[in-house]
Amino acid sequence: MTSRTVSEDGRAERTAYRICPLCEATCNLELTVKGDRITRVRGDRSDSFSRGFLCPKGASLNRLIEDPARLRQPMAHTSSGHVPVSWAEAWERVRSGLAEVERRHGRQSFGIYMGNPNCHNLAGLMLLPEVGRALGTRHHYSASTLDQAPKQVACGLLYGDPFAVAVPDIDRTDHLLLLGANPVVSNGSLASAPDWPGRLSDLRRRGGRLVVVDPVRSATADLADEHLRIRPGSDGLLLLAVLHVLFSEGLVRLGHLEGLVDGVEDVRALTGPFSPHAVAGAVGLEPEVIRRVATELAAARRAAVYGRIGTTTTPFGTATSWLVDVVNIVTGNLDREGGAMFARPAHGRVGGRNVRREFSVGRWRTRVRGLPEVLGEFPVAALAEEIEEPGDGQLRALICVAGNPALSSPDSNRMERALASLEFMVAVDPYLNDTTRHADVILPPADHARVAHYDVWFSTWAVRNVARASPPVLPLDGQVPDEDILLGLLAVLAGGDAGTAGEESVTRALHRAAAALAAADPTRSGDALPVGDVEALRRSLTGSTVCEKLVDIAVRSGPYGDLFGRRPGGLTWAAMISAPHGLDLGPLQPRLPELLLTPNGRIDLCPPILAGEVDKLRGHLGDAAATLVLVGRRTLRSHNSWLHNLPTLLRGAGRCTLQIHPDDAARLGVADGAVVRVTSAAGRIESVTAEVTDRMRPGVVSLPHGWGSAGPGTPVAVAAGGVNVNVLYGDRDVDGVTGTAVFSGIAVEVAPA
Ligand SMILES: Nc1nc2c(c(=O)[nH]1)N[C@H]1C(S)=C(S)[C@@H](COP(=O)(O)OP(=O)(O)OC[C@H]3O[C@@H](n4cnc5c(=O)[nH]c(N)nc54)[C@H](O)[C@@H]3O)O[C@H]1N2
Ligand SMILES: Nc1nc2c(c(=O)[nH]1)N[C@H]1C(S)=C(S)[C@@H](COP(=O)(O)OP(=O)(O)OC[C@H]3O[C@@H](n4cnc5c(=O)[nH]c(N)nc54)[C@H](O)[C@@H]3O)O[C@H]1N2
Ligand code: SF4
Ligand SMILES: [Mo]
Repeated sequence: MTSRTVSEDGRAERTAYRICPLCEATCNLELTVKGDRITRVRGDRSDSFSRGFLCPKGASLNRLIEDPARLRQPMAHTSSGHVPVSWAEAWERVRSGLAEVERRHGRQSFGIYMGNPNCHNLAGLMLLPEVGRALGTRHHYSASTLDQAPKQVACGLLYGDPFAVAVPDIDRTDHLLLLGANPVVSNGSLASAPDWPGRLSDLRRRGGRLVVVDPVRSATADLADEHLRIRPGSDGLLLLAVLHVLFSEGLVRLGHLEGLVDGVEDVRALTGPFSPHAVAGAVGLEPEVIRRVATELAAARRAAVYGRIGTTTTPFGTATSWLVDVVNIVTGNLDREGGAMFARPAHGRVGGRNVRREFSVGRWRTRVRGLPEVLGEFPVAALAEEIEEPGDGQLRALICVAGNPALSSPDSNRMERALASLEFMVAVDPYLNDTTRHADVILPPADHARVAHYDVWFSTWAVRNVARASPPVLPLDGQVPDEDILLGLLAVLAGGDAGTAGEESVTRALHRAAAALAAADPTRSGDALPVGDVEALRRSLTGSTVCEKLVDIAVRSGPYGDLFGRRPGGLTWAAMISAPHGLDLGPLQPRLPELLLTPNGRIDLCPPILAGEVDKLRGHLGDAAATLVLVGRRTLRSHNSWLHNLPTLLRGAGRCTLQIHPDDAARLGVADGAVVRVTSAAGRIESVTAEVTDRMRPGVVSLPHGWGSAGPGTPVAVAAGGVNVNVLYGDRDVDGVTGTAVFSGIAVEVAPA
């Protein structure tokens, strides 16, 4: 697995492999390790999935690990600011801080925010559900409602499982219609595929067609056969018109899905008012172009529609996400080779849930605004008001794990104020930043090289079936992994002592997982899994940490698993980590109807809550591109709010710029490189540099998010600078079904500063 050589200076050098934890592409990295340092990072050319691909962020993983600004010790907030303290003292402060808030306000005043890196982190994936349960509160928030929740809810409604998200089969499709995504820069999302640029180029080389719908001529649009500069926020109308054409021209073909889908006629009826002519003004595309988008989809032998952040973080995010799947279904492209397909990951289903039941949102509602529960959480757009508004159930103590809501959430000025007003806050984070500076205690986790990895979510949403896990590359060396911190929190929440690293929590977590499996599917656990005897259970599992063992349970009982010895040669955690280049499980295979968890085992194409959204969309047919509107973007060398500290990623000029079309710039008297002021209904950015570029659709400007670490006590500020775009987005602008924040298409004014 590792080869050893002796380098010129006489020190042993070895090679190790580690799946990159920085984005959803999940590239395997080949690391050269000398002593306790990673001296070189390359793409693993032998990896079954990523075939040597890596991007500048992955290439910087060793610098991230060695970043001098990384916290090496817990920090406690004192009258002289944040000071390093021992782990024992930090835990004592966490215990007493939470106990005091509980004494005053009860458990319902506790809340948790879970940031994006948790889905790239085994401890976050496996243990946060436990922490959530232990909190005894409904105040659960995560970056999902700043991101993909609308897609998951749409899939929950259609397929009964919110993790059943179909991915475009990009390696085999003949036609890809891509909306609101820029995978050449983002490396893809809700569709894990290392090397999107290469895979999209291959698609075109084999004669396939790529159509990109984006108000901006993005790097992905540069690769496309056709780029359609849509008006922001109108993708739902475009897809309704596409469906209108498919229905009215007799192009609907369910094919192999015939007999499995209800509600097709209801959808047909809904699309009636949305002819290409009717939507053209609001969408900003010619009726003939819209009609052609539809007929080309219908004519393609194998086609897939894929929508991402530009379709989810919009006022009709859930409806738009649903319409993407509706088009895939009525063209017969869902669940077939070259269409939109479901992966079959090694761990089976996320969370192990296998029972058919009604999927819904809004099972409970937020206290202040009545926003709906979504996937067991509340929308982040409600977090600040739930902290600020007095009354029963006011959120007074926050646990923030791997999140930076001060920069990532809408109306971030208000979020800052809210965080500052908390009675107690503990952050699990390696940085002192805009969010963690409000924490009474910061618990910094061990770096990525020192913990094992397995992608639960991203193997569920991969464009190929793969089983890959990485063991730790370096010893812990005194660092405390996320796993131990979360187990410590579990212990504290149970009234125990975190210093024991939550032995009881370990036991509980393992026991719960094994018992859930035995209850859900005894045929897969059998007598081989000693559910009742936790010590025996621990011994019988491969992997050394509790999270590794939890993955072992899932993988061994999964579709390729060894069924705890009853299927010799089947997958285990141990088998996965002895394959450093990953195990290829082949191209995606059809999964319907087995995948469906709806009560009747069928697909209801027209869930009432989404039909209601279409009614509301009718009111937007008259929308026109009168004002200047703002959209977001990502850049290759940055990642949300937290990689701005690495000199290797700070090369290249002006990445936090306001991009504006030359016509708008001329009209507003803004020259390229000039400093401008940007104002919205929610807030103002006093000065940001304008970048005049004809990549923009006229009437649309763009700013990236995650920048602007400027508060005192934020070392990130030293290197990053930039402005925080989220002062411009209001927390009242949300998707109608899920309360997910809107990060696209709001009206702004731009003027020379
Ligand atoms: N305007 C606008 N705003 C947006 C978006 C947009 O497109 N436009 N995008 C939204 C999206 S898609 C997302 S996902 C959110 C992200 O929102 P968040 O998840 O709130 O923020 P991140 O910037 O990802 O910050 C992650 C934090 O986790 C810490 N961290 C990194 N790795 C680890 C680890 O292994 N363990 C622990 N414990 N901590 C770690 C980092 O130091 C950082 O503080 O932002 C959203 N905000
Ligand atoms: N380098 C880098 N990679 C990342 C990240 C990062 O910060 N940096 N973040 C990661 C995260 S958390 C996520 S969620 C993914 C997101 O991955 P993607 O969804 O690919 O995100 P973006 O690159 O922001 O691309 C969104 C595109 O949507 C367009 N757009 C905006 N509004 C609209 C609209 O109304 N309609 C249409 N059709 N298009 C619109 C924008 O112009 C932009 O080109 O990226 C991940 N990868
Ligand atoms: S594309 Fe994503 S997974 Fe691959 S090296 Fe870059 S950051 Fe890591
Ligand atoms: Mo995201």
